[in-house]
Amino acid sequence: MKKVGNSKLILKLGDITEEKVDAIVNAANSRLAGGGGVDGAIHRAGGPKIMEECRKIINKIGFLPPGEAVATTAGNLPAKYVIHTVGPIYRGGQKGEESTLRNAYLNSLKLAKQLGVKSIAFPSISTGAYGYPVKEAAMVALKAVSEFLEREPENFTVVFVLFDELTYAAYEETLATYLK
Ligand code: AR6
Repeated sequence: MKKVGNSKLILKLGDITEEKVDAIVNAANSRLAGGGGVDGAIHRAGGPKIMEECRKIINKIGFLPPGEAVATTAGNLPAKYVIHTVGPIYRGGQKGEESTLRNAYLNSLKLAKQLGVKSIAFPSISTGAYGYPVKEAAMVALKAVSEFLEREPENFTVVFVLFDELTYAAYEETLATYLK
């Protein structure tokens, strides 16, 4: 656990669907159509209500651009909300991936704040099916979140729930070196 501003930043190894926080973030796709990875796990564990709400959102907005975020309720999950964001598909690193990934974190946090959320859990956005190298993604993620928290007067708890040892190790090392 690291104190950042008035908030807490925590890294954990685990399954985000089990996290008891106000909101969990989903690494979704632009169609909010569900899929594999953490997206599949959230819809399986949360039940069909989340997908119903996703369909309504897509009917209204057409698609969710990478870097943006929307919220639904969380069905059967312990959280109150699922915040769906879309990370970049990694295409070599020169196609704006870093700023899109940063925006995915920042827009999720802004939306969480608007919803009155005090605790939020993130997965490692884009580092599965979307192919973002995990060490680089960890730096972008931790930097974006800690910059947000440093400027925030409120007391938030942000938990990164990382699904495998390698991803956990990458975030852990980055946090230790970046946030001294
Ligand atoms: N809890 C926490 N993290 C998880 C879980 C879980 N239950 N399951 C997987 N992860 P990915 P992306 C980790 O592929 O790269 C989907 O099909 C996983 O090990 O879920 O942003 C969407 O519909 C990895 O470290 O997301 C999109 O089409 C991290 O979550 C696309 O994949 C992200 O991997 C999005 O790809």
